[in-house]
Amino acid sequence: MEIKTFRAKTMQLALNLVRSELGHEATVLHTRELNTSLIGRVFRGRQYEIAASAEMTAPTRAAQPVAVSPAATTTVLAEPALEFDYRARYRDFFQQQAEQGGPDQEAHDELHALAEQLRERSHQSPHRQLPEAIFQVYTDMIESDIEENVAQELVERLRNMANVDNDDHASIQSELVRMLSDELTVNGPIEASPGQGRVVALVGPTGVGKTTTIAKLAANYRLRENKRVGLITVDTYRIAAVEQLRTYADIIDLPMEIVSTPREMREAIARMSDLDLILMDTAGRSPRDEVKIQELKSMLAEAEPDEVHLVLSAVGGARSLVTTAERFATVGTTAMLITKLDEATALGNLLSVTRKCGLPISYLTDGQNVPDDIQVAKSKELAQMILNAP
Ligand SMILES: Nc1nc2c(ncn2[C@@H]2O[C@H](COP(=O)(O)OP(=O)(O)OP(=O)(O)O)[C@@H](O)[C@H]2O)c(=O)[nH]1
Ligand SMILES: [Mg+2]
Repeated sequence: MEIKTFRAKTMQLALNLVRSELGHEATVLHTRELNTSLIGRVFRGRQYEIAASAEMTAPTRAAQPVAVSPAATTTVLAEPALEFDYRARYRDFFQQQAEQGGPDQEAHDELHALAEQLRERSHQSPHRQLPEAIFQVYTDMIESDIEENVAQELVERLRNMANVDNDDHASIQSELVRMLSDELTVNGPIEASPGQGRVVALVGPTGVGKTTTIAKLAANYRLRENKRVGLITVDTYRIAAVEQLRTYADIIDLPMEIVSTPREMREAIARMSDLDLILMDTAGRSPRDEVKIQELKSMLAEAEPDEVHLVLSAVGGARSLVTTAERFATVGTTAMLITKLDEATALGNLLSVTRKCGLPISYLTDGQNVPDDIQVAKSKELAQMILNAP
């Protein structure tokens, strides 16, 4: 069953959206009010959400479509546990109508009919259309910015699992964490073998935190693991960029090379080849600038890096992260490094980019502090973060 969610400022508007997109015979599966806190209402206003499907369920006596207004027929299915939830929502709705100058009679009748139908169905329905706990997990995923089609697929898989109790939220959530952990592959930490001169380049869009992350990695490998680390910067477009890396190199006491031609790149790599780890900083590139990306590719080809980490900010939307990952794939990316987790409000976008690009995640960064705000990505923790799960 394809489930869609609709949000609007009033329940009535949300119902209208359901009808206009899914037709008059839509099956309403669940409703809820968002922004229930006072602060949420003040800043974001009231918002109602309806989950619905265009598909009719197998007809039973209780599931017969019921005319809820002269113009519309809606079949509503609900679990018994939802009955009170709905009633609270409707109470709110009526109160809101009263605040706005008196109830709209048609809306009032429609909602009343819906509530009545839910009450009846809660006692009669033999269906377990969308158990409350599963629905909760579904809406949690939507709240976490997991794309709707992905959330639906995961819900279907959960519902078909024999070992999952569909009514137990904790058990569903832990199964979901397990499922996502399997998908979210990781490949950190970087192996810095003595004298091997392992070359690791960081590439990505502008301002995502490449240079800061290089400094965090360098400081950790040098100061905490006592490795011999060298820095190379290919970001010679801005004086400030070179100075930024040089400052870190001076503080951590590391050799640093600045290269601006393929020849200089070969020479710099040769000079540092007996170190344990060579970290390479590159200039930020717009994913849309194909010429600059090709330039980066040619430069990296000279360095023959062992690893190329694509640095992505967790703040980016799913679609933009996927496009960025696709565009940078041409330079030979081997992993994704996710920054600015501290600034992101939801992390479902990471699931989209992992699914579409298939690259493992190496590190996560969650702040500006060098060298502390970085950790090796771990699948289970990442899944828990995405789902906001314990
Ligand atoms: N909140 C937060 N800020 C970060 C994080 N990582 C980096 N920053 C900040 O992001 C800004 C840009 O960081 P840079 O390291 O200069 O980014 P860059 O990718 O090297 O930028 P360009 O070289 O211009 O492409 C700086 O203010 C950093 O302090 C992080 O994990 N969280
Ligand atoms: Mg930089």
